[in-house]
This record gives sequence, structure tokens and C-alpha cells, in this order.
Amino acid sequence: SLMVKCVSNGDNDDGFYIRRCVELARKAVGFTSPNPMVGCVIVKDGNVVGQGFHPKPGQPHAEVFALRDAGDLAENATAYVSLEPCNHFGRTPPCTEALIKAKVKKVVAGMVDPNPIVASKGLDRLRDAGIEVVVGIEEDLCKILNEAYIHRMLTGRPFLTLRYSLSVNGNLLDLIGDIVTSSGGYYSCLLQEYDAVVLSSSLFSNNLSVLASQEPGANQPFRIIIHKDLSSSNKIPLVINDATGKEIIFTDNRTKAAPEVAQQGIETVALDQISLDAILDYCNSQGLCSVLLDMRGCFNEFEDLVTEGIKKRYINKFVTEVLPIWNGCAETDPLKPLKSLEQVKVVNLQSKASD
Ligand code: AOF
Ligand code: ZN
Repeated sequence: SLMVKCVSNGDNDDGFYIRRCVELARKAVGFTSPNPMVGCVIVKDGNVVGQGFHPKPGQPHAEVFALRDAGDLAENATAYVSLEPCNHFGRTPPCTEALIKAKVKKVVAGMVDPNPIVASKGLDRLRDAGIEVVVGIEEDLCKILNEAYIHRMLTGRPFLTLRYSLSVNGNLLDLIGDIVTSSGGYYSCLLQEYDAVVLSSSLFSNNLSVLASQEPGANQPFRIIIHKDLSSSNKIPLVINDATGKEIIFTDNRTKAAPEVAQQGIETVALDQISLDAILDYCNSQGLCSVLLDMRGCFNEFEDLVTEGIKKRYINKFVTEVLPIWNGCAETDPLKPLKSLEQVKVVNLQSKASD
């Protein structure tokens, strides 16, 4: 997750206020897709007189909440916003008009909105209305904040992260590891950042805590379950109908689903071949911007997906889990091997990627 340091260097520190915007924006982490996370602060005479963030699609934008918070104090104030204010009627009216109506003197935006409907038109509108405009403050930070939204806007595809495990000496492992997703833990925090997670149904029998964030009130990713064989009822992931209730099964067309699947009311997509294209198209159609492909412990099932991801350059980010395993020649290892070689499944992706 992003570390945002909020330290002011003086009365007029644009970077400080944009970092505050990013911090506010992240209060809605996981909940804003297909919209971006946005934060806004209204500053007058060196004091923050209003602040807000965009909580979820359909709700007002960050600027609207911040202006409401500021009330009359917004007049002649500076509005800081982590993303260019919008200038269009979407689910909500344009923020530019709200800022103009509130008579702000200046707008400082972290970055231009890559949405082609906006794309600097919001800033132009503000300038035309006589408002001083500054853009590109803490721009890298603002871009990292919305890397998934930006990627989907520019490519039409969700942002894809591959999660995998390595041994201490750098071999790809086909193991989940012992890491439990506890509240405040790295994986619990990671999961709440994603709109969707792709998992193998074989994981359900292993370690349920890898499937959901334990943060109270956190976003739970939509779960896309790869379940090649739905014909045998003992392999059906019965545990998926939990409180979060957001899941879909991608299955192989050639197998006939057992009646239990229909009884559970789990949505199922049957395909001739389960491909990353099909998964990403599905996510896109559902407005899911970020997808975590978790191949730990199910490499055999995900080998084709990962190979497709590498060949088509679909993978945008890699999340590596290094397990305390040394799989080399045990005699000369500087570390005592914690698992015997027989227990460790090593997979080789390199040969796949090059052909
Ligand atoms: C802003 N402030 O807080 C957000 C913005 O359907 P709507 O009305 O919510 O519009 C969604 C679009 O507005 C989204 O694609 C992006 O371009 C922009 N999001 N803009 O000024 C905000 N969330
Ligand atoms: Zn807006």
C-alpha cells in the first residue's frame, strides 16, 4: 500500500496538500471502480477549511464533498484535488461547475484525468472561468494511486497483477506458503486493493484465509474461481457462498456441471478454453479495474493463463512472496533447508515465455 507522508514545509506547500488528498482518496480503497480514487482539500489562508473523497460510483465526487464541508469559506480559497476535476455529466454533475459556483480562486490538480471525456477539458473550463490552475503536483504519487484506473482508461483492459512464490534462491515454487491473512497483515491489505482475484478451486480446501481481506469493513475482491471439472460434486467449492457473496466460476465447456452447482446459485461461465482474454473481458464488462491472478499452489491449472499473460504482455505488476525455502544443493547452502527437496514443487516459466 501507499505510504503518504503529510509534512508541511510552509504556508504554501502544494505537495503537502496533494499528499493529503491522496491520503483522503485512499479511504475508499477498493470501492471506487470503475471510477478512480480521488481526494480534495480546500485551503484558505493556510488552513484546511474543507475536505472530501469519492466514496463509490454514483456518489458525489471528492470536490463536491470538500466544497460542502467548506461552505462559504470556499470563496477565494484554493482547491487541491488529486485528479483533474471533471467537466461532464456522468452519474454526477461536473465538478468544474461546482468549483466555479463556489468561487474558488485557484485549483491545484495532481494530474490530468486520462478519461477521454475529461482529458484536460476540466482544467480548460476552470481557466476559461478565470480560475488560476496548476497541474502536475505529486504527479507520480497520484498516478500510482490510480494505476489500475489509468491503465484501464488507456488500454481498455483491467490492470493485472501476478502473485507467485519464490524460494530464497530464486526458484518459482508451486506452494501457497503458511502465511495467514490476518487483519493488518500484508496480504489482507493487498486483497482489499483489488476488484477481483482469480483463484483455483483447489485452494478452497487448503487455506481459506488467503481468499478474503480480514480488515474490518474492507473491500472483498470479486472472486473468479477456476474450476475445470464441475462434474464431480465432491470437488465443488461449497465454501464460496460466504458473506461477501461475490463470485463466479469459470469452467471448462467439456464437463457437465453437477446439479449442486445450480442449486447453490453460483454463476458459471463455461468456455471451450479458459483464457486470460475471457477473464479480463469479463472483468472489464463488470467495471472491475484491477485483477490479482494468484497462481500460488495451483501452477498446473494456471500455467496456460500465466503463459498467455506473459506472451501478450498483459501482466502489469508482480507480487512476489519469498518462502523460507532453499532449494539448491543442501550440503553447501548457507541456510539450513527448511523443507526437503521432495516436498518442494518447482516450476519453470522461463521456457514457456520464450517459445
Ligand atoms: C472528479 N472527482 O472524485 C472523481 C472523478 O459517473 P461519474 O459522474 O461518477 O463520473 C465518473 C468519471 O468522473 C470517472 O470516469 C472520472 O473520469 C471522473 N472521476 N472526477 O472530478 C472525483 N471520482
Ligand atoms: Zn467530478
